[in-house]
Amino acid sequence: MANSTSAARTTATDLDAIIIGAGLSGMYQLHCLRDRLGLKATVLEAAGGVGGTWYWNRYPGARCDSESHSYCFQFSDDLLNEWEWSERYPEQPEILRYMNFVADKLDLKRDIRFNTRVTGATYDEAANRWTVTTEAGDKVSAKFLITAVGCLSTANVPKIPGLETFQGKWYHTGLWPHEGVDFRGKRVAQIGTGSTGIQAAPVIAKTAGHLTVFQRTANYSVPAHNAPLSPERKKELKARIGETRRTMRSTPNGHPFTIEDRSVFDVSDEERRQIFEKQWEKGGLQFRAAFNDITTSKKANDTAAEFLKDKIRQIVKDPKTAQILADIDHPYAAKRPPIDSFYFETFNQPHVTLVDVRSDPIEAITPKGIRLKSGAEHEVDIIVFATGFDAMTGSLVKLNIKGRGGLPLAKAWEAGPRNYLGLQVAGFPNMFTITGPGSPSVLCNMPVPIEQHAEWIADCIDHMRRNGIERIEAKPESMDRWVAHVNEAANATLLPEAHHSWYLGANVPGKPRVFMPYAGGMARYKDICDEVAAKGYEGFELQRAPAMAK
Ligand code: NA7
Repeated sequence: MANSTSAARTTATDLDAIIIGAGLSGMYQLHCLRDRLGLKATVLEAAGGVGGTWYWNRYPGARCDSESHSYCFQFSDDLLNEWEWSERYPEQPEILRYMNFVADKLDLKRDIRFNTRVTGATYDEAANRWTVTTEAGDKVSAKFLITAVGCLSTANVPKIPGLETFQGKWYHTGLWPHEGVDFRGKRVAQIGTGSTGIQAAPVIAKTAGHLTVFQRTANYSVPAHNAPLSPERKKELKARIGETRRTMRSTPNGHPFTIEDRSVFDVSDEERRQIFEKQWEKGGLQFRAAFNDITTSKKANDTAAEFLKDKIRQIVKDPKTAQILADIDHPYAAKRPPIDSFYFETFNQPHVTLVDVRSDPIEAITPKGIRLKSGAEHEVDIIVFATGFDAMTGSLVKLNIKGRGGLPLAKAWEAGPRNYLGLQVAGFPNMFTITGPGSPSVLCNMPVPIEQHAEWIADCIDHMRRNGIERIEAKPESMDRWVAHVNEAANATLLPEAHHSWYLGANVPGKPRVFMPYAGGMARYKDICDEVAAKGYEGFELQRAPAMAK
């Protein structure tokens, strides 16, 4: 198997492109640049292997919310035909196996430097090159810099006083130990009930002596109805590869299902209840696709929200616990909608307790456990922080990127992220961002925007090469227009109504509240990007070599 040594041999000066991150984005970007354009490209990756988010998120129950046949690259029929998923929703180890399969098939690892954490990237205007510094002190330079660092890769461990005094063990789900954690007989606290916490709790409860879940914001969840794929279903999925791909590329969210063309109010109350019931039985993210106005009309959304809250009250036997779980303060799907495997049922087990930390917030971590404002103390052996990420901007800002004139990205984004098409920031020439803020990214089934971005970037670089263009940079006014459009797209939905959502950066104290992902839909976004390219990269400043010398 190829390893990092051949990449290490590549001299710093002859590289065309540096890609940061070897998740799905970085892997495909390398393939596009190296194998399609014939460029010299290298990937710098902090982890010891490919996988990105799936390398680090090894917590119990870690599973993708996209169906397996859609959570994979679509660009190659060969890859799609050769790989076989085992379950409806793929579990972390299987996704990691898939990513290694792709990396080996495409012979990507020879151009990936593993265990290489990037600590800085600086643009040199005179040389028109980016120099990237690594933790080991190496410097690598290239004309293009592409960040492929994922949207959810900087763990958010809340600054709760006293954590350093805790005598037990604590873990963040996004930085889970490779050897796993033994919960057998232990008193476990889980803080957080987002998608991660909802996946983890039922699995932790299987072995823990006692599990206490600390819930700050109650959350909706729809059953995943995960199950092994039958031989017939596998055959059917293979036979429909083309159709699935077309659906994924034509829908707003990149999933392999379409949204019904009817309003919640086109049907009678009874019909609607039956439709919701059928969607609940089907399970998964397509619950919201039953009607076309669930994510845009509060009145329509209320009907779905009430149905889901009723389900919680029916499943959870203890009325007080059910009340806390169903006391949801935001529209359905305004926060990332989790899907689960027996999450609410978990609270019917005698060794599982729910604690409402909205009404009685966590005040401190003590040597023995968690103390609430009321003074109540929960003694535990292990604390699991399922507390999410400094999403979308955290990992980009952490790279310590400095653009023209030494302008730090952190400074440029002081009041919130600003860019053009989610792909480029004014002042940072020849730097592209895959699935950063301003991209449909997390509102989609991720492989779809990832493929689109990587291909668009490769086409753009190819265009530059063929036309003698040395530098591409978003114009400030294009950025203003795009930021306004991103806001307008978000405001046409109910998404901004979840005031505590990580889409808004609200989960990280002090982070500017700006709605980050593009909510206008993937298919529409692709059309916009294609049009920009067709019009000669409208909205970007393109410079040829002689112009740069002036
Ligand atoms: P999320 O969705 O950000 O969820 C984090 C959870 O942790 C959420 O319930 C938070 O409550 C809770 N939290 C965060 N800080 C605290 C403190 N200080 N005290 C109590 N509770 C806290 O992250 P996930 O990892 O679940 O999911 C991230 C994405 O990964 C997911 O959407 C998928 O796209 C994959 P809050 O809601 O802020 O009140």
